[in-house]
Amino acid sequence: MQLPDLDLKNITLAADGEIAVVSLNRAAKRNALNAETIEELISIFSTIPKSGARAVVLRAEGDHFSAGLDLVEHHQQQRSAADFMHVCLRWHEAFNKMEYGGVPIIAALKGAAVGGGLELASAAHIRVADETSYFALPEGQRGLFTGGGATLRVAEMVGRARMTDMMLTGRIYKAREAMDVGLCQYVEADSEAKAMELAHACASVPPLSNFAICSAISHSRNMSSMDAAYMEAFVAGVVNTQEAAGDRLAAFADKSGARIKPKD
Ligand code: 1HE
Repeated sequence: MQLPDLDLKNITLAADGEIAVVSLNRAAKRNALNAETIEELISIFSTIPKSGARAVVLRAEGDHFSAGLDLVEHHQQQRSAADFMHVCLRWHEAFNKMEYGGVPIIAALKGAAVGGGLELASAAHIRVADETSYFALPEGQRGLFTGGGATLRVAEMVGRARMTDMMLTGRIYKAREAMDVGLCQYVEADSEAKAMELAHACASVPPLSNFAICSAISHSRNMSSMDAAYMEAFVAGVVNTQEAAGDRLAAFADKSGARIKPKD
């Protein structure tokens, strides 16, 4: 893996074997997402797919994953509607690079994943919470609206009715309840350790399979059912005939390959 040498102020990027570790590093501001951080996310996730990284762990310094939009910057800049529309387009650029980039991203959550922080977490492919984690969309309470893709990704995870309730009433979902409604897939004592374990599992999957899983599933939502089915067949045609699958299929056929059974 050859991680890019980027000029980063709010995020750190490190290698752990074949895993890229992306750390939000603005704990004093509860990892609030200012414009500069969003640009750094774009730079990182534009280059990660070409770096040879087999998976990414997205984590945060401090007690909170992210407090969302930098409300102070937003307040101080007195943005026009057009200004903020352009801010949102940069958020979409960053989060689309993550979701469609073809490299599995596992978010290790703790404390607040609220507003734009939840939007960031939603762009990861797997979300692991710990017991301190909580999720909310306080936009309505702040006189705001989501601008980083929550109307797509959060609504898809929890359904429109729950998302509307979160935005209207400021409802907070704590970790266990959040898992029940689909905001995260795991709740663990140590979300970072679990995220790293999952990243290693993802890294053992052939890169072409990971590319398909971490792009085609998302692309399918932008298509008609017929187009999505065609795309699925096309992708499977390429992935399921890859050389890397040959040994795995041979191992199953000669009975040396793992059987898919729950552990006792
Ligand atoms: C911030 C931000 C922020 C903290 N923007 N500076 N998001 C929210 O509505 C959540 C806002 N944040 C909070 O509710 C709380 O900060 C927390 C519950 C996350 C953490 O509480 P706490 O007591 O640990 O920290 P704090 O004292 O509130 O904040 C510590 C510092 O972080 C303080 O700065 P300081 O210079 O005075 O020390 C805070 O100002 C700063 N800080 N959160 C800016 N969000 C694309 S549209 C998306 C729309 C949204 O995301 S709306 C949801 C916004």
